[in-house]
Amino acid sequence: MNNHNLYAALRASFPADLDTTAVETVGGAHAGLRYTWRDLDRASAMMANLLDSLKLPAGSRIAAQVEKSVEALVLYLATLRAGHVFLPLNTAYQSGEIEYFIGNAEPAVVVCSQANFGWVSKIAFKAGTRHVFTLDDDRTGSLLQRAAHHSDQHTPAVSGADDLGVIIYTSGTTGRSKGAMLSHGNMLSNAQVLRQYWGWQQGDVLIHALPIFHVHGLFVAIHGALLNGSPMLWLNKFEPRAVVELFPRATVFMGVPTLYVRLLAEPGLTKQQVAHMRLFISGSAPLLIETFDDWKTRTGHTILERYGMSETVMITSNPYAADARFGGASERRGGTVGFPLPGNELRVVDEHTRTVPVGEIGAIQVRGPNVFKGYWRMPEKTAEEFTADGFFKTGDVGRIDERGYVSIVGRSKDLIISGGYNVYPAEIEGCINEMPGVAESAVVGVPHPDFGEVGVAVVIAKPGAVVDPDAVVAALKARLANFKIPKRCFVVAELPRNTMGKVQKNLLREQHKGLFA
Ligand code: MLC
Ligand code: AMP
Repeated sequence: MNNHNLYAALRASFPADLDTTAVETVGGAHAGLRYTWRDLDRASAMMANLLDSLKLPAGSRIAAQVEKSVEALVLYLATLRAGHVFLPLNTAYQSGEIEYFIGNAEPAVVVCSQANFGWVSKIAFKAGTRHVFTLDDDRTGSLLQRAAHHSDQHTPAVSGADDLGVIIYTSGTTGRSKGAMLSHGNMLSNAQVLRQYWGWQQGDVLIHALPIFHVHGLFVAIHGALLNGSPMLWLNKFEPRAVVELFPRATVFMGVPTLYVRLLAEPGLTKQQVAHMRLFISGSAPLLIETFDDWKTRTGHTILERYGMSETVMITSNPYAADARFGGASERRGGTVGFPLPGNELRVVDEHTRTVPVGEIGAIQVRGPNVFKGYWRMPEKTAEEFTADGFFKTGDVGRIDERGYVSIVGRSKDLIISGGYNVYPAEIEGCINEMPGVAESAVVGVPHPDFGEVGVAVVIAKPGAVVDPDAVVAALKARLANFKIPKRCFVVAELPRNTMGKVQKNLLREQHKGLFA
């Protein structure tokens, strides 16, 4: 029987000499550690054996809200290896958010920091979780202590291509988060296509500076490096200066646009400093053409922009080399996200699901082996998001030009992308509307020089009530992840409305667009 277990596929790509470096930690308090390929294999075997010893049903959810560390990566690999489903949770999430995810996913195991053990374990045990372990970014915690008693040999579980490997929660326009279910086959097929399309080669070294709770850092970056047997220079937290210093030792860098903006502010970023680099990749949010141009002028490199989603992994990419499907085009064009990846069908349609003529704007839909299996325990929501012929409705609005380049021009979903993180206004508005004295609120995204876009809240008080904007922000901070907090809050007498009474968010965006200019 063919095993589609993603860990097995990644392991098969490790270099023959397992004693060479797979990950080297750089920057911060935990710099200077070297993990060989053998270390990754043995450590993930020990953790997978620990999971096996718990006698969990196959496909159990293993939730982790832990700081980025190589050990957190090992936990991910061990979960795949043992045939369970990894559920990564951003460390910025607050207790209310965690309670929802744990209640919804019903994980068998929860891993958290030692500092959060009290409240996280309370939530987890209440939801029926049997095992709560701790893991900190200094290699301490009960998870490692328990794993240390297990064998460092482990045969990966047998997984089908459609078996779940990961659930990634994404918020929604209703404010309720949905767990996107990704299979071993979704992730492996995408990683294999990207390896080819981006010309991963022997000698590549990846700088890994992104969080590992989301698709970009966890899949695109890690699967890319492991599937090519390439070492990673690993930063637990993005530090622009440290990254610039690493360029002479690396060949590939991946970042959200904010990372490029911050790197451009480093005086040490010069052509000479990046002479050894092969490829700079950007995604998760629109890369401004200014950033694309500035990077080219400053470094001589053309950033390759690609487009993806939690539900689909990567969908399109600008070409690394000539793409025969598109007349041999090899130019990376700023302001576009390139071509549909091989094996991925992408169409731009009107409201009747008819493909629009070349150059015209419409809704982007995709179909392919990378597209997820649906939302966890939300069959109706899943059905709504797919067309009858199996295309997923991305909620992004775009066009395809005569040469085949796709551009994203907007979103039909009410979504703000801030520093590469998605923020759904409905969720923030829901929290504000529950506050005493608040009648209604609207949250809109406005341009921001560092984060690309940030949220601004506009609130109306109930008749006779007084609402303090600072108190609104303070109350939100206690409930929501920090990146979701609006950067400004205004209390006003009324909101602009259309004849149907609906709030005209475009007018609010226009009114506040210069706030951070
Ligand atoms: C941090 N802050 C943010 C923010 N990140 N505000 C808005 N948007 C963000 N993204 C705020 C905090 O609330 C805090 O505010 C202050 O900035 C400092 O916090 P920090 O944690 O020290 O920030 P910093 O380390 O500078 O983080 C910035 C960042 C980070 C850009 C490095 O946001 C980041 O790593 N972003 C990458 C996200 C990512 O990986 N996305 C991929 C999703 S996958 P205060 O007021 O509390 O001081 C996906 C699919 C695809 O989208 O296609 O890839
Ligand atoms: P997420 O739900 O975090 O996976 O975010 C996915 C969304 O990020 C997509 O639906 C797009 O709106 C956006 N996105 C990802 N890459 C790009 C890009 N290169 N340009 C514009 N938007 C992007």
